[in-house]
Order: sequence, then structure tokens, then C-alpha cells
Amino acid sequence: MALTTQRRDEIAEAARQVRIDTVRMVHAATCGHPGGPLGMADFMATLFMEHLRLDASNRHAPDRDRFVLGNGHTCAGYYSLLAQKGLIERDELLTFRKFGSPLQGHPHRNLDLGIDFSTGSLGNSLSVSVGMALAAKLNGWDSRIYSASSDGESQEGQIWEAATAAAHHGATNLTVLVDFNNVQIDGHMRDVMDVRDLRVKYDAFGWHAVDVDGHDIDAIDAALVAAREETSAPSALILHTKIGQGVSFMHDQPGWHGVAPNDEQARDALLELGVAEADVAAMIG
Ligand SMILES: Cc1ncc(C[n+]2csc(CCOP(=O)(O)OP(=O)(O)O)c2C)c(N)n1
Repeated sequence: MALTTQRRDEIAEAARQVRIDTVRMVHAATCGHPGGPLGMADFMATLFMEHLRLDASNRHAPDRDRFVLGNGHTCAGYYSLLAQKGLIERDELLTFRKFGSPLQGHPHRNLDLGIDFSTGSLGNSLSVSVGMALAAKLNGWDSRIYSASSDGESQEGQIWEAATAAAHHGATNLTVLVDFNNVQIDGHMRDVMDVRDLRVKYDAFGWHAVDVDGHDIDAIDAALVAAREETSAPSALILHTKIGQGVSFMHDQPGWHGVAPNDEQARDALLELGVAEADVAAMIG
């Protein structure tokens, strides 16, 4: 069933909150990765708010859904959504990357907070997710495994070993969401090492693979529904996004992969994201 207008607005608001939290967290930490989470906010919010069966009440239930963030450097947005789902205290978000905080610059497994796996070393995530999917099947759990990845992570050979294994062993309860923004740490994919057409690649590996506008909440929701209904193959959503989406001076700029905004930039970003001027002053100091 299609999203109601109210539900779409709620998801869009959750995505806006991801963007606001990301700017605040990376600014407060004076280091981190703002561009990726801004670009992923729309599909991550649709997944977390509408599809992922993970919340404070079922965080330890064996038959819950699971989420693995392969592009672990984009975790500011992930933490924001865990807070929006009541798994992380909102106050804790501003401890991001601080000594002793559970919210480090790459996810550290912590089931109390809903973090199912440690990531950051690119390439492992799909292998782990295939294992989780097959384990759920063997145990008879009605769990779906959602695995976020990226065009940069798709340069890792291990991703394609995992893709082969997933199709061969029938991990039909697995959905990978690839953030395809055509950018990675050293610049545009075409200048570093182009991964080309990921839909065609996943299709050739025996997956149900679709291209999706990664900023269209209705299209993302429909693709996640179709993935859940696909019973003959694992599913790959190739989500076409722009790094830095929502903040004009970060939009499609590879330079914002891993740089913190200074005070002035954070202020401008928060104002553009619709935060009231008085609140921005209190946030930035
Ligand atoms: C195994 C491994 N090699 C290198 C890195 C360094 N690294 C961190 S992020 C990144 C680029 C990843 O590309 P992508 O996720 O597409 O970046 P984004 O879209 O967020 O800019 C690299 C190479 C790493 N984390 N792990």
C-alpha cells in the first residue's frame, strides 16, 4: 500500500532531523563525515521509520530485523535514527566521537543501543549480512536483514564474493541498500575507480536489483515493499543520491565526505535546514 501523505511527511521530517543532527554532531566533534549521512537521510529514514522492525521493545529479540551499516563512516545519521526510535538518548548524540562515548566515528557493536555489528573497514558488511540472513532462515526467524553499502564499498572484491554466496544460498530475506552518489573519499568515482552500473552487476549475480531515486520517499518505500515481497532472490536497491543533499554548499561536493563544518558553516547549514535562528544560536554558541 502506498504511503499516506501524513506518513510521507513524518518520514521527511525524520530525514530532516537526521540532517540537523548530523550537522550538529560533526560540528560539535570538530571531525567526522557529514556528506554521506545527508545524502542517505531520505532512504535511511524511510527504512528506519517504515520498515525496519527494531525498536527499544525488541532490541534483544532473536527474530527482530537487523541492520548493518557497511559504509560505517556515515554513522552520524544512523545514530540520529536510533535516537529517533528510542534506542539512544538524544543527549548522548552530542558525545559523538568523544573519548568514552559508545557513539564512535564508526559503529561499535552494542545491542543495547540497537547496533548489530561493528563496521568501518569497508568490504565486510555484505558477508556479515549474508551470514545473518542465512542464520535467521536456519533458526526459522521471520527476520529481514538490511545492509547499507555504497559505491565506494562496492570497489571491494569481498562484496562480490558475498553477492555470489547470497544468491547461491538463497538469502532471500536480505536487502542491500547501496548509496550511489558517485563520490568517495578521493573524489568522483569516474576519476578514482568507476564501479559502473551496479544494478546490472547485482542482476548478473542473481539478485532482484532495481535503480531508485534515493531522495524520493515514495519510490524508496515502494522498492522496500517489493524487496520484502520478492521470495526468489536477495534484493539490491541502487539508490541514486547526492552527497550533502539538503545543504546547498555541501550538495554534490566530494570535499564534504569527511570534513567538519566550522561555526559559520554549521550555522548556515542549520538555518537552511529550517532551524529557527534563536535555536541555531543556542546550538552553535
Ligand atoms: C578497507 C578500507 N579501505 C579504505 C578505507 C578508507 N575509506 C573510508 S571512507 C572511503 C570511501 C568510501 O566511499 P563511499 O562510501 O562511497 O564514500 P561517500 O559516498 O560517503 O563519500 C574510504 C576509501 C576504509 N574505511 N576501509
